[in-house]
Amino acid sequence: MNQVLDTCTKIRSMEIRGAGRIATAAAASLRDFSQAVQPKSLDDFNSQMKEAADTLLKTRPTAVSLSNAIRMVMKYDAQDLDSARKAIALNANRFIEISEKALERIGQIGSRRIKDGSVVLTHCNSLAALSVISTAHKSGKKIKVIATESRPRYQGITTIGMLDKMGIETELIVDSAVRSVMNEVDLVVVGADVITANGTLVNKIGTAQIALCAHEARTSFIVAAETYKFSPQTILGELVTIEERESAEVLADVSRYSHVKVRNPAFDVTPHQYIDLICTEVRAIPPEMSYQIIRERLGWEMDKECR
Ligand code: RUB
Repeated sequence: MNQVLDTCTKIRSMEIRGAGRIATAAAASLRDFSQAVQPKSLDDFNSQMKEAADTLLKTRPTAVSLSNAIRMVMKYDAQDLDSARKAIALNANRFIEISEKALERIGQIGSRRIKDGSVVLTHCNSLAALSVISTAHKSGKKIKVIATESRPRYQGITTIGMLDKMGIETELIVDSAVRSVMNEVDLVVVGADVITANGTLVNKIGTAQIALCAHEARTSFIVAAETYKFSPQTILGELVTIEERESAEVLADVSRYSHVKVRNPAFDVTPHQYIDLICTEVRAIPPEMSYQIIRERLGWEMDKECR
């Protein structure tokens, strides 16, 4: 269990972060645990696996990628220990492979939306959004990227490092400068932590402000997201929990104030009206078609489980 707890600590502290990376780390952790654990019986194995899955699930409350990944890995029905171990390893490896391929495909599909000479704005650090940008760049389109800092955890610094390595011309701005530069931007591309059945996007705090601003400036706003970022639970109206992180991430010492409380919501909600397109690995869809993706990709079974 130590190895699972270690992954949990890394996810909680955000050493491992980003919805896709959290999901693949959880899948790999369950796979490794399933091979290493020494249970007394199959029942004992099943209950230790369940405990590990539940512990991973609690690390970050917003990203549905985590529950979708865990659900896919834990979908096994074995008669003996050996087959149970094999099934879990197979499921986990398949999930990791699917998610790698999805990123590549999202890059191909999404990059069609980027024209030569475009200025693209991105927020936070999303592998899916970066795949769109890097595929456009690799295909020979000359683009410039404007990246936000993404306070309080400055994921934007990771983004500019990655863009720099790819040789893409990049400008870094503070989050509050988005409106000042929006008239120069041709396209906004962001990732997703959750997409609900009606196409609402939950992503890094600040995303909703950027979408509103893009809408007002008539700038296209697209989301790059693997289909496992869609939430089947929202079909039946389950609300997405927005993670509130500790105040010290925003202000080191709040104790010297008597009447001040620091709020630190990590994600916000962008209504589908402000989203032009969602690029998944199967196709680009208008947000209103999200329900269809959940039905097709995440299965009737999941839908049934939610009832
Ligand atoms: C990361 C974030 C990213 C999405 C998508 O938040 O909001 O935009 O997770 O990322 P945090 P990816 O840094 O708090 O985890 O496309 O890499 O899955």
